[in-house]
Amino acid sequence: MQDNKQCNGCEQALNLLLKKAKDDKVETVWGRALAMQPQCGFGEMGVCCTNCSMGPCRIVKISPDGPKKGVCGATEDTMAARNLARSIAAGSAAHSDHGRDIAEALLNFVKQKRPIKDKEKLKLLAEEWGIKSCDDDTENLVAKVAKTALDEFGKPFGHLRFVERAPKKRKDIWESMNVVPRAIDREIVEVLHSTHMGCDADYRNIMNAAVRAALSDGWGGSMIGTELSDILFGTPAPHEVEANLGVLKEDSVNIVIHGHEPTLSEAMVIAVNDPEMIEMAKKQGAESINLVGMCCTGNEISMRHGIPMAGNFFQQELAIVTGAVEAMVVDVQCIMPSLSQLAKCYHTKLITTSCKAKIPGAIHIEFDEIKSIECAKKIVQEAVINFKNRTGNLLIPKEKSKGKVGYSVEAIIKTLDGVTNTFAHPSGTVKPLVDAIKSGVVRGAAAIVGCNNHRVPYDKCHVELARELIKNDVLVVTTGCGAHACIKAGLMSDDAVKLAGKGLATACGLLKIPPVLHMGSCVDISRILHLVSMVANYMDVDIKDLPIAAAAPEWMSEKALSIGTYAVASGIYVVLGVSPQVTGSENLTKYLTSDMEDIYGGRFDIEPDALKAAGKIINHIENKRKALQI
Ligand code: MSK
Repeated sequence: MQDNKQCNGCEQALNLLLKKAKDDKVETVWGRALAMQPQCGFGEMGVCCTNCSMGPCRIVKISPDGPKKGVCGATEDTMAARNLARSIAAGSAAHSDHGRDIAEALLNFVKQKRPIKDKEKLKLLAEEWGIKSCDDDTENLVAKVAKTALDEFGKPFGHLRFVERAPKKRKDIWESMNVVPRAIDREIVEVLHSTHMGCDADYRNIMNAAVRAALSDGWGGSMIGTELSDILFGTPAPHEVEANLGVLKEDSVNIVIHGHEPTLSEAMVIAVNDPEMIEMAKKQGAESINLVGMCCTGNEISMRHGIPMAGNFFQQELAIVTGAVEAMVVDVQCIMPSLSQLAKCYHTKLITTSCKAKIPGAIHIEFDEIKSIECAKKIVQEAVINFKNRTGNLLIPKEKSKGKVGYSVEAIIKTLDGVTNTFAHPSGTVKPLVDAIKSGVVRGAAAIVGCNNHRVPYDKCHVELARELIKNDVLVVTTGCGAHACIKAGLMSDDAVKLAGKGLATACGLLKIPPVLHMGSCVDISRILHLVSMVANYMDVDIKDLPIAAAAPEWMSEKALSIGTYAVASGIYVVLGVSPQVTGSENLTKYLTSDMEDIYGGRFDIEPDALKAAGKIINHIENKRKALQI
């Protein structure tokens, strides 16, 4: 267990709410983590196997007499690799199913004759995928793109279309390793099959299947999720938003929308602005309706609508502890089941909306894509009529910050290229970015992504790492809960250039961008893959040759494992702040932290200390610069 110390005024707000939780006698993630100590050593090292009913089996490393094989004979390498591969497949499944839902939503838009937001992006994607349609028949084109995207999940032949975005040298490596992802569902199923009892026992071969499943996430499911969300709801462009729990309002009906898929949150944005809903809220004695976003839903609606970002993964319970939340509305992923019990201690209604994520004790209002606005209004009504049930036990922290969000690939190119009227075609226009890196003004770029985890100091790892990197002229891009940490710490405001090194500060000042760029939610890490591919293609090198790196300092989810794996297999050096559960197998640990570099040019590194992690990343970037002779 680590202390809760983090950055700036955020720490004060956090401690205030933790004290209130204690006074209110309600538990939070921190208390449960403490009660869980010591955590299972076998599980922690990845050497516990429950894949068949002859188990559970575990490998005892510390005692010479303990079992060194499972009942079936599985070694520590087999067990740890199987466990890791299954987690990666689950992460890939979560992201990719999100992507599928968005593709289905796109098809539903056609059926309902609803307009899409970004026709330009639709045309570019159709062109990229070789889909032809008459210029004036947008509906037809939308349907063809949506169906083509859905085919990516189960097509029997060929490989994923977005693989073609990768540099040739990268594709050659994937081909030589036989890890080119074929169809998204197939790769996930294959991991589950090959890790079934009595199937694949070779940790290297298990990892090959896991890499293919991860690549089918980054270059498949996630990329489909991102690209089609932009087409449906608009490609993000930079603007300022507020962040932290101080965005809750004492005089308004507060609705926190939490989870991942933008279909629900987009409908909620429309519903809360409906005059009939606002009038209803006023009749209940509220000033208005205040919609705020949490976790990746927070990222999605902040970057398209400027909706405030209430907080990240570890703030979901604290939002309810404020006593000011009328409804916490959730869809899928990263929703703590504890919310249900917690909501009952206050007046908050927990509303689940997906058949894939029900929680006992919550109100379930199934989100129907065809009747999206009707559903959203029903949810808003539940919140509004709950306003009168507020007790006096209210504590909204004052702390909130401001920062810029919405740096999609198109927005970054537009900003760097100085294009003013329209989004640039996202090919061949990364020259200004390449020039800035080549000249050394910007030494390189690093992505800081991922979750919160009680094993490391909350938010502090994200923030310290980002600060150290920008101080050393490394441009930072961020997504997910890392993005929430950075905006709360003020690193996404124009003022943050004061914290940047001379070169980066000059570049940011000229372009009027913060030194930490918000690129969206977890699935939007595919934006980062797209951008680095464009840069590599422009420079005629592989992704592994670029002065770039990635870090997930506080990761905890299976999705993060999938992301880390597709990043490494794409040639990127990835520093994790928390070790994956693999250390019981020396061979697998070496495979992840060393052998993968020989194969893919990227590797995992484990470094819980943010400053040391920054040092490693800077070192890696400088070595890449030397190799490129820039
Ligand atoms: S929400 S996966 S806690 S980043 Fe995407 Fe945050 Fe991690 Fe969930």
